[in-house]
Amino acid sequence: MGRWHTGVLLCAVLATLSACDDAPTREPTGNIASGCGEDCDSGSSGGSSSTDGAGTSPTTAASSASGGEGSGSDSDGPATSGTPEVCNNDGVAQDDELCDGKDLGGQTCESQGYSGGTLGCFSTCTFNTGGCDTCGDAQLGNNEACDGEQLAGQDCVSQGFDGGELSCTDCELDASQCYACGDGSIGGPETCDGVNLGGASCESLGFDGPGTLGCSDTCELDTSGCASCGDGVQNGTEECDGGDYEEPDCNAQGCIDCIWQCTDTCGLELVYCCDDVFRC
Ligand SMILES: [Ca+2]
Ligand SMILES: [Ca+2]
Ligand SMILES: [Ca+2]
Repeated sequence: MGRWHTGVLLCAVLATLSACDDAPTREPTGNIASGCGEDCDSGSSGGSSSTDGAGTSPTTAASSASGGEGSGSDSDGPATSGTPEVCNNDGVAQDDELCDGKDLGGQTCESQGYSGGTLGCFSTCTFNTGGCDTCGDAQLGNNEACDGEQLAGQDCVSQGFDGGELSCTDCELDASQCYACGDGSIGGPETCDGVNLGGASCESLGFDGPGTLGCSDTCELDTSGCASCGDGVQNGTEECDGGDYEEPDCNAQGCIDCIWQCTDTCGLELVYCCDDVFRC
């Protein structure tokens, strides 16, 4: 028993003196101690580490931990007295190991309090959260399309729109304030888009005659098809407006000479027709 206690004491001293070079910078709560240990619970082998442990380096012990003796170490006594299991890097997270290699024990960045990303594992069997993201920290994580003002150099045009203001919502690019002519919705400087006239009509724009409001291929309202009888301009479906009209051919009406007049409703009316060659 005296030798056993001596071994435990040596182990404690070695564990205190040794430290892992690749210890994580951010350790989750409930972390386990790392360092030597495997060489200290090998009492069954009559190992030299128990008796002359000072001659065994911690790094050598950690790298030689993969072996048959690891599985039987639980019954050896000292390891069960509150001392965490050693990280044996066998790819399987067991006992007090938070993780081991690719075995993350079912944990994810999300379960560790992050918004996403890829959780890793240090060779000390503690979580490597360096690949995890925090949405809202204004830092662009590997798995974030954007974060706050950080838009990863993207804008509406790069997203295939004509213009507008790209933003970020829940670390996803938000193009709701972008616009594109031809998408059927009115945005930015557009006054219409295709058949979407935004509720406008010839009448709402001040035209009082018959006509049809259109939309140009640059998404601007086109009033060339609207009419306003009395404005002096023949437009829309008007045959004339005041003196603005083109006289139809008199001969086509069976006249040698004729006079046209524009009515109050912007229609042309034949008011004189001479068909007698001796009187015209
Ligand atoms: Ca972030
Ligand atoms: Ca549009
Ligand atoms: Ca007119």
